[in-house]
Amino acid sequence: MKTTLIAALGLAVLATGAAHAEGQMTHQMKQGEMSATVPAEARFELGALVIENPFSRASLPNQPVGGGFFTVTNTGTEDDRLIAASVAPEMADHMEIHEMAMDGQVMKMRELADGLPIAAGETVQLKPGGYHLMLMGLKQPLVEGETVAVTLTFEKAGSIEVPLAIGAPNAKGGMGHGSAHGQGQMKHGG
Ligand SMILES: [Cu+2]
Repeated sequence: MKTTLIAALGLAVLATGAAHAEGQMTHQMKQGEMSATVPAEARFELGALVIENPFSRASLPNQPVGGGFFTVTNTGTEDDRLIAASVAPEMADHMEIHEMAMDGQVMKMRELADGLPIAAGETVQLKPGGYHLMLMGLKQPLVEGETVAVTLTFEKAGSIEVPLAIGAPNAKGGMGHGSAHGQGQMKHGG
């Protein structure tokens, strides 16, 4: 299985505002808005699949599990399925593929025993509050600014190792785009 790895580092061209260099600059830097440790956009191709922006969240002390999130698009004509994820044994016991579902009034997660279908032509998002990977039995903390390599295995496309960029404990993804107010809590569904 041939794996093409494209790390689109999204090198933002810094447009230097020379035109208004005379004016007094008012810097309104919001603390924590732009973290130099947040990795830029990442894109990986595996057969017909395009995997974008894999990320995780820094773990809190004694947190037993960690999340894994990414966007995957099936550009092919054949349905595929995420069937497994794995991580180095020194990082966690094992990984599972989870979904979130309402159980009465309570949002609960459960393992997708048959994996996560990635239908032809579809984009599936693994994100906080939705489908996600879960590192079970964390053996060391997930540290913001670092990455953790996970191997994703798809039924048809095969396997690929991608680095999960570890963001803040409340990271929502889409990091590196400077979205200012991405701190909203999960909305409570009806
Ligand atoms: Cu979970």
